[in-house]
Amino acid sequence: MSIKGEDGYELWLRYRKVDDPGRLAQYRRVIGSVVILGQGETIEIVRRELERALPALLDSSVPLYGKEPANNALVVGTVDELAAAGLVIPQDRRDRLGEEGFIICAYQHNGSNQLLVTGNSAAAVLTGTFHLLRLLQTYQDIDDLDVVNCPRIRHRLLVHWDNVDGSIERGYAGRTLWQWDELPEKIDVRYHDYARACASIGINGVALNNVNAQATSLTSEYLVKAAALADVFRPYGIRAYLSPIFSAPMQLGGLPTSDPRDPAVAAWWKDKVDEIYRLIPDFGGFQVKANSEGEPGPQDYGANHDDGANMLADALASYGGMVLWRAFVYDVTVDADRAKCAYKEFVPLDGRFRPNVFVQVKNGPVDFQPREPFHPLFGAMEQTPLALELQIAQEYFGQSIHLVYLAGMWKEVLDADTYAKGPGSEVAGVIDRSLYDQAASCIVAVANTGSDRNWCGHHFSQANWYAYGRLAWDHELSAGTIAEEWIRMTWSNDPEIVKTLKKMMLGSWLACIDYMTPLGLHHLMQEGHHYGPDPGFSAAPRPDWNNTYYHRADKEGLGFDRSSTGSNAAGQYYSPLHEQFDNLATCPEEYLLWFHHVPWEHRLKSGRTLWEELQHCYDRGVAFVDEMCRTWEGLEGGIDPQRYRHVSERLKKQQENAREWRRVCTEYFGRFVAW
Ligand code: GCW
Repeated sequence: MSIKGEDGYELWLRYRKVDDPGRLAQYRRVIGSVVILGQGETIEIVRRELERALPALLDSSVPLYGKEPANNALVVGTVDELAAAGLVIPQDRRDRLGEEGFIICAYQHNGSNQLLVTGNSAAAVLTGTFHLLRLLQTYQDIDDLDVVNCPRIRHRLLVHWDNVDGSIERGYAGRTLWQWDELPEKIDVRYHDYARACASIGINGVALNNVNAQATSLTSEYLVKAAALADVFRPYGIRAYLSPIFSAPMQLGGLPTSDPRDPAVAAWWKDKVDEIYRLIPDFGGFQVKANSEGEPGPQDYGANHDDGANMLADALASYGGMVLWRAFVYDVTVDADRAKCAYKEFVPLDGRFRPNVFVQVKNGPVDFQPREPFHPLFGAMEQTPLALELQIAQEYFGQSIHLVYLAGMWKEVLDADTYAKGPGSEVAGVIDRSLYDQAASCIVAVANTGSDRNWCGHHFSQANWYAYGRLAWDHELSAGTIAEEWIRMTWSNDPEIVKTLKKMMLGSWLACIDYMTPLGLHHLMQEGHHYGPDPGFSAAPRPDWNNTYYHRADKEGLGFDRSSTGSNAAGQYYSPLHEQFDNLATCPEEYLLWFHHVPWEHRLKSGRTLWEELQHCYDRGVAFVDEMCRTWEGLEGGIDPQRYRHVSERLKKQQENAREWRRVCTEYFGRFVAW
């Protein structure tokens, strides 16, 4: 039987017929009919989703909306609606759910069996509905379910580096999804599809525009457009955020300054915020890049980050809005080691931010590299909630050409122990605030979506969007579990295919490190676009925009000495990490060249010298990509031809690129090796 081609537009929400007779029979039995309680836009979305999914998955017409919760009915609604129908969720369970958590449970009522999907809000019911559909899509047992599921992080944002001209900074899947010219009059159906995909994985905030912001985004004309998008997102439980430019009071307001301490400046922002909330009553807040890579900010006036963030926070506070103030700063006058700058600038400000400010910190101290140690700010600002910023977009990972599944990297960061309060002080606990017993928590990731039909350029890049949402909701899920869910929903439930794709995905991140930047190397990508290798690049005006700055290859060895004999970036970590990173003998090999300038003849755990080990890593990375190509070829016929070809083409390119990385880097570094 030939398989119909797919273009990937449906993402992980394909709802193909359950191809397992046992499971199908169970699903048909448990979901004999559907009762949807309540009304409103969100419940309407729930209804539409179930209407779309169930007949397709179950390949039968499931009677929807019987009024009475009959035997073998799926009953969906808020706990209040359920209670009104006589289906009572005990108070202690309700309390545990908060606003967003959901319950999926078997229930006996008047001698009949029901399956309930419920939560305290309609948005929670929607999340629960998607969760149930995921169980069906992945062929899970749904007899006797008792799922109580709450997000560990409160604000889970997807942020877009989209410009008003329609381009996307670091976007590799076409143009922006937001049709600014057509808004607010024309609402592209794709906005709904986008919001639906986000809601299906628990994303509850979207920052619409680039952090390298343009003042245009704050004009009344654009705010009306943003409001139209916010109107689409709202029933999906998603709030809109904007990235304002700090110089807006001058650019738009005609003020002589944007100094945050100037009352006229604060008043201008207050008016602007009032205007935004008139249009978008549930507006989430501002994400700000200030005094970073040339963007304007409070330091232009001798004020500091806290002055800027607090001034905006004050304008937003009465509405419940928040400020995500980015800590991506690396002013050369602060420290000659770029990796140290943010810590040095921000730690002294701990305790000086308003409660509705998050300091937003990238996973590592440099910039979304294939592998970095976690950012030393995590754990170092006890009184300031920190938002973790990840990048889905694969700027430094072969963009939308390379198959690289990023969940393993994100898990490595989340699971890393900061030792801030002794052992067991993981980054995840810093972010979800469980380490400090506080409620405010936030995670953001730079989106990889665009106007490409398959949303993300590479079909497998969809997995990174998916994995981000799932991890943001529950960082305890494993990279493997998430990969398996995604494969089953996106490709197939065939056990062979699941096994094969999972192996490819789970090995792909380590392979990418191997063929690009093994052993703690970083920032060797070509200047500007960051695709492909250029370890010798040294023509940039700033030292830390040169690749030679990062690897420091010379006759003696390779790597950036960040130990106590060098920049002492290792000293920004808590003990015992500090000592562990500082010492060449104990530094984890994956971060070796991050923290040390290592002699070429130094022997690693494998017994190989550094130079031999480097070559070994490059070979291993290339070999993995070769293996992915072979494995993929073996799937021909089992996967729809359209997506099969699309991925094949990209894998071939990845194979060429991996070889190029190996050739260029070994040739270049080889020149420094004496023998
Ligand atoms: O990763 C780098 C990118 C820039 C980006 C910057 C940032 C939005 O190369 O394009 O600018 O980080 O995070 O601000």
